[in-house]
Amino acid sequence: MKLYFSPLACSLAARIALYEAGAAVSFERVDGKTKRTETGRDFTRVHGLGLVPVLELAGGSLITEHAAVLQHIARCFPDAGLAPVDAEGTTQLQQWLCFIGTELHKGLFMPLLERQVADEVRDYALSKAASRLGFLAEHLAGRDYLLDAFSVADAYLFAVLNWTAATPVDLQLWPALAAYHARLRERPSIAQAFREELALYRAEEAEPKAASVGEVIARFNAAFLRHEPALLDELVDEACVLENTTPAPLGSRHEGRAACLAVWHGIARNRAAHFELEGVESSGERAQIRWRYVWGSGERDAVRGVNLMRVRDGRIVEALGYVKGT
Ligand SMILES: N[C@@H](CCC(=O)N[C@@H](CS)C(=O)NCC(=O)O)C(=O)O
Repeated sequence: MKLYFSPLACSLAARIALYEAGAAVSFERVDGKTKRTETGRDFTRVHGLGLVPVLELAGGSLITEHAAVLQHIARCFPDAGLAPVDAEGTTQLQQWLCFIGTELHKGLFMPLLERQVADEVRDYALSKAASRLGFLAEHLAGRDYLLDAFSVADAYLFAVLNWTAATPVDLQLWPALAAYHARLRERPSIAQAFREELALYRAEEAEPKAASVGEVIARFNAAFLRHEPALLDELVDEACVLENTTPAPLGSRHEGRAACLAVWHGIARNRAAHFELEGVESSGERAQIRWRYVWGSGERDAVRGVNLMRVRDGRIVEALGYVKGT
């Protein structure tokens, strides 16, 4: 078995369940932003939505959706007692897995954790906290676990309640929840899983981050505006593709870092002409640069154009140039 996971994401619960089960398992870390795994693979080829957890079985088949992953682990390792076996208990387990997955994970915490969420959406999610967590606290008062014994639902709930640390939700407002969370944290499988993923998470946070699209484009423009070709060297990806504005009507195509740099160095070095910037806009990994290229003082000694850029992991991977012409 292999678990695809991201440190301290919900997939922490699957790791806990696998440790509880004593399963022979390997782990492959997924970078949630780049969707690359630690071996450099494109994770969206494993799961089209790029979501963790994904459990890869010995035969190669893949299980997605956390509730299914957790129940599969429980079913494969019955001796670990991670799920009830009777009909009513099984349904109660599913009831809690659904509650955690929809009301807490997606309904409450995801909007609080995602950076691009609008304030109104965040406020709406937060307005659900008191009822959802109050309901949970009422159930857990006087109980050790969600069901009669520890189950995969507790593993999932632990992983989700961990996120209160990064949100405005204060677990101390519900003493039964705070006590439950603190108690579970002492459980050996959970302590081990949490310790390991916290270390990975901290290491990831300490890694130098790739420059943003805006920063890369600002440096790219500076190379031409200041006639400093060397500024381009760090910015161009090995797989970069450049479609130049000339010759009409199709322009020339250049593939690979060396070929793109050769073209751009030539333009940036040329002090007989210069660029004027008209505007830059960016969204996601794309940016557009509107410019004027001037080579004389006459009215017709200039042309206006645009570059459609794509930047990935701090490097330019595509640059398509177009001009206004006759
Ligand atoms: N419905 C999925 C949701 C899983 C999910 O939201 N995973 C998060 C981590 S907690 C994720 O991979 N997010 C990355 C993204 O949204 O691109 C499940 O239950 O497994």
